[in-house]
Amino acid sequence: MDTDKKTLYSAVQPSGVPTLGNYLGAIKNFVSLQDEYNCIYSIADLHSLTVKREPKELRSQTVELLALYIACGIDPEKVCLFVQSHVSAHAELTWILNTMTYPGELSRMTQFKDKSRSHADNVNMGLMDYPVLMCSDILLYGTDVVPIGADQKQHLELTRDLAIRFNNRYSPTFTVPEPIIPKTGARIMSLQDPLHKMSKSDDNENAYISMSDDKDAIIRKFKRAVTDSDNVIVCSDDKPGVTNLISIYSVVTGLEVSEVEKKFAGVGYGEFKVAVGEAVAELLCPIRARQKELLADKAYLDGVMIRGAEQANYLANKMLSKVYRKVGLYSPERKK
Ligand code: ATP
Ligand code: LTN
Repeated sequence: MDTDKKTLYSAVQPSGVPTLGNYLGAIKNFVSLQDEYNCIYSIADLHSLTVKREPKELRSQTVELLALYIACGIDPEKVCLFVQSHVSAHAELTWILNTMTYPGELSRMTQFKDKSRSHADNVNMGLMDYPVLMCSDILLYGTDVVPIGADQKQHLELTRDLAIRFNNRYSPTFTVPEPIIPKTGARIMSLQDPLHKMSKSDDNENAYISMSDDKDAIIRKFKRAVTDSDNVIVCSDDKPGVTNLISIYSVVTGLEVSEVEKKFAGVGYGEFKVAVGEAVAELLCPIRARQKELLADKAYLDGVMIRGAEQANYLANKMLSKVYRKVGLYSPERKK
């Protein structure tokens, strides 16, 4: 790790195939920040157990996400890339932080309330404790910054509160992290219900663009995207569908929102939707092809995971020992 650089931590859950929302809100920024910071990127498999999982599917989605990270341009030679469950300190620090977190802080979290509704048959303790595990992820590495989509902001606020609470109760230990939330793309909305975020766990597959969709599927889904009926391509609070398509086109092409509006002035929705679909397909198809190639080399991917876990275990265990000492857990001296 380069000591001149600040530390960055982020993660994605291996819960289904990542969407265009995950890419534009998170992974794309992971790539662009990798030179400026000491980056630690994880695959949050323990987090993904908070909803019912098919074990076989979880295993394959873990490797697929690793391949996707690399296919998107994350360089395992530059960053620490690892699977959360390979570093037991994450679960251990969660226990310590649980003893300093109040149920009210967790039950009011928007994600907990949303997921309790969408998974009403499985409202488990893990679903409620999810943000504390996320705090542990971040605090174990002395993280300065955390790139996330807008939906995770509340969890980052809890992380800051817990870091300050611990530092005040014992002595300065944790760095208090800052979020990095992209200006455009932080909240890509569902194509079928533009008032809700695009989610990989949506029941309607027309609602999201998955990173594994081919060009035809991408264009078909954009053609079906829900919009209003006035056929004018401008951003506005009362035009959430078109506004979402404009943001997507803007982040994908690098054009400012105002430039996109100008470019498509006088053009109908049908033509605009196809243009958005084509731009997105041009971005995603090469990533999909590279991911496929990487998945054919399992030995390489396992090697990346093993190396990442070694680096992460070293850093995380150093912090965990410090925490254990500060809270008063006894550590016997070993005879030389
Ligand atoms: P699920 O939909 O299964 O609840 P998720 O996609 O919200 O999962 P993660 O896989 O952990 O959850 O998300 C990884 C990152 O992607 C986070 O930083 C999150 O904020 C970001 N993200 C997720 N959905 C969107 C979206 N629609 N727009 C922008 N960013 C998003
Ligand atoms: N909860 C996050 C994924 C996640 C994460 C993290 C993000 C797990 N641990 C640490 C940033 C930092 C989500 O996006 N759903």
